[in-house]
Amino acid sequence: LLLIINIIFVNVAYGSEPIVNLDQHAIIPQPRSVIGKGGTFQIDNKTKIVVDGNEERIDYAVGFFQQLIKRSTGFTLQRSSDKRARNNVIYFKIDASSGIPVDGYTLDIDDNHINIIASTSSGLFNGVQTLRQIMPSDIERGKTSGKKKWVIPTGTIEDAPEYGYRGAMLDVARHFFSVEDVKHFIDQIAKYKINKLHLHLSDDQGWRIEIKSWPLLTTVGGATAVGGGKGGFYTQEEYKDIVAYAQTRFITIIPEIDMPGHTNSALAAYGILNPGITVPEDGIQKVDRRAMGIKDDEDATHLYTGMKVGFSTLDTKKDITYQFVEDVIRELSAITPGPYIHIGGDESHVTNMEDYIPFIERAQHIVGKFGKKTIGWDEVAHARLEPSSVAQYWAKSENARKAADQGAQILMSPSTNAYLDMQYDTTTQLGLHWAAYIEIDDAYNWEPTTLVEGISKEQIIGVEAPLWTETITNREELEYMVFPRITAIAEIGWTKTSLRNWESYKTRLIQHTKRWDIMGINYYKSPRLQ
Ligand code: TNX
Repeated sequence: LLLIINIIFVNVAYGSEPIVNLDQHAIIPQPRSVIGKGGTFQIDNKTKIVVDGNEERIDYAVGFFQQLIKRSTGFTLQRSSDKRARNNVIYFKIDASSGIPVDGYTLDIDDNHINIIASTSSGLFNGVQTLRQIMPSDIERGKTSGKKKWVIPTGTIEDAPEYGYRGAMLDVARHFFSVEDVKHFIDQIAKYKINKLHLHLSDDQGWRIEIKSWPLLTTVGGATAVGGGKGGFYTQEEYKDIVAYAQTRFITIIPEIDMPGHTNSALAAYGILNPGITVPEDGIQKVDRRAMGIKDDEDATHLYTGMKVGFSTLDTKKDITYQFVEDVIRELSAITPGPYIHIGGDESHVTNMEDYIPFIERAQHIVGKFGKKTIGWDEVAHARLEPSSVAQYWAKSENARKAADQGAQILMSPSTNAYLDMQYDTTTQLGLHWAAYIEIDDAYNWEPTTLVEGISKEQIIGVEAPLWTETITNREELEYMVFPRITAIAEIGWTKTSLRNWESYKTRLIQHTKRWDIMGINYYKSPRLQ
């Protein structure tokens, strides 16, 4: 009787999930090949881990798995050094000669062992994310369920991504998000094999990264946000902490300082950078410099808390402006291990084209001087781009073509499909709709290689979904706009076009929403999810 009660309890409390054959499993992004074998492997507290390979970051992948298991099963899986052990073993192997592409993996599940093989640690990590998705959904409950065995279907998955750049962007300038929020976001996107996080660190309404040689950028420029909130900024130590955390999830941070437009927060801090612009009436917030114990600055602008774009510019004619750009990029490069610095370049509506072009070229040169490559929004194509530079397509096809014709690579972020701040439909409370309403099928049904005429696959570095935050103020709102659409961009970036299919994606997505319910993720319950 006790046994029966126990079974009922476990089933009611934790839901009894039927064991689904591997090839019927809801994996997002869809892998290249999935073959089910019809059996099961069971993880229990005697399951051993064997690690074969000594790449620097291998422990991030294996350790991540061990933590995940510990959290939800209570098992502390022991490591064994017996590389030939095959009984109740999960075997992680780095094999550079395996021919498995970067970020790809092979996941082979048998009745008595699991093999995860990759040529890099990032591939192992991606294999772990897939394994996680085919485990019972209780693995996402975040606390120990009491189950003694965790059943996994047997079979083989061979997988690799279509694009090396699979990104999301978070605008921390319009509203500030804490280090904890950013780490939480990193965890969420890593589940879907996204490997770049672009942080939009400055805009008219706020400057969010400490620059030691220009301290007022944050003390003055970081003091507010859209709607007049208290703003905030990351110290360099906090930024490094985010970068290091992202590394453990195999995510590269790409910092953006938006220039020469979208710079009011800098102009409010340092009048010397201001060519004479004033702030729109709708969002003036005066700075009491005396109360802050700093010198008056006649030329500085007021802070801005509205939502207008395109009214600001740095003074592109002054030498001090380039000293500023160099100081900022030098300090940022020193704390950014990733290869890219994003210089913005969008919507500089009050910068003359004859000033804009040399500014972008000088900024690009400065980025190169500190050993980094430049990314800019598609308008940067007006300037002469270096072949190592990337233009981020968001609005104008001709800009993307201009950039590609110069040999630059294109990052695809079409505002009509990939923008996470666009409303789902006319009833959505959060977000904007200047580019489009983007329902979950619109977010899924687009193809990078046919989007812009004249741009071929080889010219495309990847895809990125930006979340602008004029209307987004907290984690719950962020999740509502991000889920489910982030999984669409993840699949577009990872899965071969021939394997992408709305009906299949929709069916898998429905399964994932059940996991989000368990994880407590807030998501948009689209009418199309039926
Ligand atoms: C346009 S997209 C912008 C951003 C806004 C966004 C709102 C782009 C490069 N610039 O400054 O936040 O629209 O959707």
